[in-house]
Amino acid sequence: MENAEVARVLGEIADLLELTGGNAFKVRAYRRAAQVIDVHPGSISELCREGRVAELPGVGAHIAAKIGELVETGECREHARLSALVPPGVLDMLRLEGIGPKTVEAVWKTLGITDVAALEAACRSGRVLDAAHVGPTRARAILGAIERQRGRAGRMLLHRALGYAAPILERLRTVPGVRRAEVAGSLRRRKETIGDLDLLVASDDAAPVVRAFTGLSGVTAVLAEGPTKASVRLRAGIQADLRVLAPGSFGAALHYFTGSKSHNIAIRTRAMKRGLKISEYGVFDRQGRVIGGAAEEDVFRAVGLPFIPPELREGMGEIEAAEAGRLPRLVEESELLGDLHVHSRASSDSRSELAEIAASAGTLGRRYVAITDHSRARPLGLDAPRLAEHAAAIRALDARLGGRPHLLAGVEVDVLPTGALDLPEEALAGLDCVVASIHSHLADPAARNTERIVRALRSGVVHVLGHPTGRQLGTRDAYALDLERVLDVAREEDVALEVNAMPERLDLTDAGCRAAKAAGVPVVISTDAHDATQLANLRYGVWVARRGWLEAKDVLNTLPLAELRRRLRRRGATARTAPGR
Ligand code: DGT
Ligand code: CA
Ligand code: CA
Ligand code: ZN
Repeated sequence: MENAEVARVLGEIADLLELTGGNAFKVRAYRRAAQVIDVHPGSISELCREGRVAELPGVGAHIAAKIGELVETGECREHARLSALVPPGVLDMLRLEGIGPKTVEAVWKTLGITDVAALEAACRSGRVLDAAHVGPTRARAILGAIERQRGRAGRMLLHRALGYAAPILERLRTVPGVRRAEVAGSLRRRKETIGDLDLLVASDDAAPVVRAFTGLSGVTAVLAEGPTKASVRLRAGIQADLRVLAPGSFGAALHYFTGSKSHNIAIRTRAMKRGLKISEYGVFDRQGRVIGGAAEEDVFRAVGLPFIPPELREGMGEIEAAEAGRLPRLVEESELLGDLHVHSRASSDSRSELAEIAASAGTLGRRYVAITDHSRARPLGLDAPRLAEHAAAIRALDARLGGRPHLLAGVEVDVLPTGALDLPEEALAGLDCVVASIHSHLADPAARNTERIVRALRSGVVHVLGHPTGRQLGTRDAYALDLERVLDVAREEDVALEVNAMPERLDLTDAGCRAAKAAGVPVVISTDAHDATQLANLRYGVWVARRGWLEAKDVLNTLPLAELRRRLRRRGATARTAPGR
């Protein structure tokens, strides 16, 4: 069973418990376990089989047993029992942004509203005002949340889509006659959200491939089926499209079905101008003879262009850049030497020991890791004396590790609503890496948010602005912000912007990366790991940076440690020499 599936069931148990007046501690425990499992880089099913699932943070013996039951039987009795108590549409209401169980319970139990459509109608007619806790402001907020959810509906986060695609590809590769099986579409372009899965297989014998595909255990409905293609609906609610091609057409098909549509149109127009035709079956000359198609390079060669990486194929200037020989040499995961935003058990929401983080980072080949735990404004965050103690512990371990890997003493300091930092500047000035982030009052207007961040950047002690726009994919939009102004100040103050690699953040966005590069502001790609295993999530951030046209030279944590330190130290120097400090 896929991680996303396990996480979904645990998350629903939390929702159901909450709606049926279950113990708040239990609700939180299920929700936290769901979050941890959702972003866990390895297979939960496997961890379960090895009897190690309780090693995950937030997974105690009780929840571990539920996961075991799920993985073994595909079902969970506790989930079924609770589901019988609540109409399914009521859970959808609970998932609306900013609407809690109290409100949902009130509209459900006093007005008999059991789905989002009825809730919307009741908000429009004003009937919803008859429920407890609901006034006109709340009613307007509910309508806004329904609209935003509608805008996001039907798309799945990249990491989940990859989690569903991987076992399907693995299965298809075992079908006799199959030479290759790959993802195409937005999944191959590594877009942050995915509408449906597009899968391509190279084989001379399509029938058994189609049969294996429609017969997959996760398939709940076969939507279409032909001799060389099929579309199915998966248990996860997402659609998957399969095409089987002769090996001689595979490259052309891979190009065609990778898209994007606007990239394809531009390529085909270019081909037509050269008297060629490009389709999913191959490249054809004026006489209709095949002149290529086995390899994707054939397509680009036919139109006189170098290979364009899938992440750039959005019709956003990549063809012009290729033509001019100015395609970026996109940053690769192997070029990232370290991670500059990692939590240890000094943050209440992590329980990894420093030694564990170091070991895990070493295994992943990282040369340095900055430990950046939360400051006071976060639950149980560090105050100045505890931060100093923690930094000393980090440095002591660093000395023992002898560079395998190097540990940097840092902090993730909260930017308060006023723009002041949550710790005194003296407490921050000596640290190797200060990440400043906003975690509260996200609904403020743009001018206010912008000035709040600008003030933090002007402090002279910040190295990195953490998850700069605050969005959480699928649940929370970015806060209003004048990014251009933030970038201008970041350049003046020599502050880097973070691409947060947590799968539901991916913030900065791809477009933000391009804007940063244009403004001459460096980027760092960090995991924000809340558990040592999450250090492996760096790849998601790398994909965002690649979609944002970034090269190694645009990303600070591709620098060797000595050079990185020199870059970061400049910051501290400014702080010490700035007037009035
Ligand atoms: P998604 O699924 O919404 O995340 O986005 P895509 O890009 O995966 O779109 P999808 O699944 O509709 O189609 C996959 C690729 O197939 C798309 O990127 C380009 C190609 N394609 C599909 N339909 C058309 C079409 O009507 N014209 C052209 N030129 N290409 C198409
Ligand atoms: Ca697709
Ligand atoms: Ca599709
Ligand atoms: Zn963090």
